[in-house]
Amino acid sequence: MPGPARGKPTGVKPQAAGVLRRNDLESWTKPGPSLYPHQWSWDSAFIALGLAHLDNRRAARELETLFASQWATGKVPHIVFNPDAPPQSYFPDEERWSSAALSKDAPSSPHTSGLCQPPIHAIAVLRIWQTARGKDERRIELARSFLRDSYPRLLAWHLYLTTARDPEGSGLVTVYHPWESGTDNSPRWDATLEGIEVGELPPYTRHDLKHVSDPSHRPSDEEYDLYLWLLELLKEARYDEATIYESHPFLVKDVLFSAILVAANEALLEIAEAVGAPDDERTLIEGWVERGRESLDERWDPELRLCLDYDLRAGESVRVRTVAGFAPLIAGGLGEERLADLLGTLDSLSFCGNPRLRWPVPPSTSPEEPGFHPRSYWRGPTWPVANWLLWWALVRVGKPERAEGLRQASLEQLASGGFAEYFEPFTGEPLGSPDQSWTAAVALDFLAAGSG
Ligand code: 9WN
Repeated sequence: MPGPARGKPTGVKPQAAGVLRRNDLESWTKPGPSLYPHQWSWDSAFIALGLAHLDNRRAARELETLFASQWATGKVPHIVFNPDAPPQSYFPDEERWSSAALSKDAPSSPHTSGLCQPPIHAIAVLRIWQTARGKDERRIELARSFLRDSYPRLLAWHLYLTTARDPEGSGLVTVYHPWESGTDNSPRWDATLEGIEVGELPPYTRHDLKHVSDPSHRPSDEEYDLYLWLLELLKEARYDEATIYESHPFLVKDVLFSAILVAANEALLEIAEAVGAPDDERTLIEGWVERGRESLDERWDPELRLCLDYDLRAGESVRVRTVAGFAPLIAGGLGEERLADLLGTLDSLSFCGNPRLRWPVPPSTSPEEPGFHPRSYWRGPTWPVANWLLWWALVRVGKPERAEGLRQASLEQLASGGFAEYFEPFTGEPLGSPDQSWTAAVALDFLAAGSG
């Protein structure tokens, strides 16, 4: 294990608050200053979680803005386009998605993408409620009213995920595109993408490479062609779930997404309790939690001691060691043996115990994997949001000491490297977008946990 980092987490709070302030567009927050000029779904949920410690009302507003663009199906789109973004700043843009023109379920103003991202939202709503309690009556009342407004939207969102995205009733969510997983170019998707042939693709220009110092930080052009091709296929299906299910070549049961849904359903149950939701709705949500945990258990690989995604088209598990494999930790409700196995894997040479790591935080892909790359996005770099997810999971499963180790290591990384989008795992070099909002947001939540 590397020695402790020199940097002390002093000054992290004002710096993190500064990042969120600079990326703030009043009712929502840009994920990054220039690379990401629109509102992203799970970024906003993490941002709200951090903002809850600074300004409860503003945190609530972040999610209200996002949910104002919820589709009629209940889907929360992965991008809500900013009509004031500089031209040619991000691709694919709203025109390429054409969501409102193709689907009657999509809102037309502002425009949105046609995909979704992991459902952190209920967890963030609950955090806003938790941080408001103990404050003055007016703030508590505002937070209560936010909770009441949020509950039906969250319920519709989770209902969408448990039905349209799981027509088999398997308990696991199907993703249609690597962008939905939030871990875009992870080797989790390599085998599925390898089997897909890119057809006639309308021409396009990438804008993302203008915003990073080195193109190796971002997905390759070949990967972009595949992403854009999948997008064309979704458009051909007019974003209709049943048609997609019939014809789409990328249908994968994503264990990380599914585990986050289980945890979000637990948060939703607490919200249901607080707003006095009807019993049948609470029973429904309890059923989702139970089914989700059972199905994650079925995806367990005893040899790798990790949970694996399942490619529906190929009919096989995706045997790659990435942070997604810790999904059962996030879903919780584990027996002693499974928990011990997961902790063993976390601290093994494959992840946090790797002696080359600059900080003992999990690389997005195990350095022992052939698809590992230390600088390329989700192929190896460490991501502070992934650290947060595992830290939060460890607290929830009753491992406060292990959680504290991860929290400290993550804060040391941020104190030394700033609020980068991701970090080279061996050198600690900050990569991707600087001043990334969700990195600052999780820092604030880490710090709040430290101050009790
Ligand atoms: C595509 C905004 C988003 C995150 C994702 C991350 C990255 C977009 C991209 O940035 O994805 O959605 O252009 O690479 O992978 O998790 O939500 O920060």
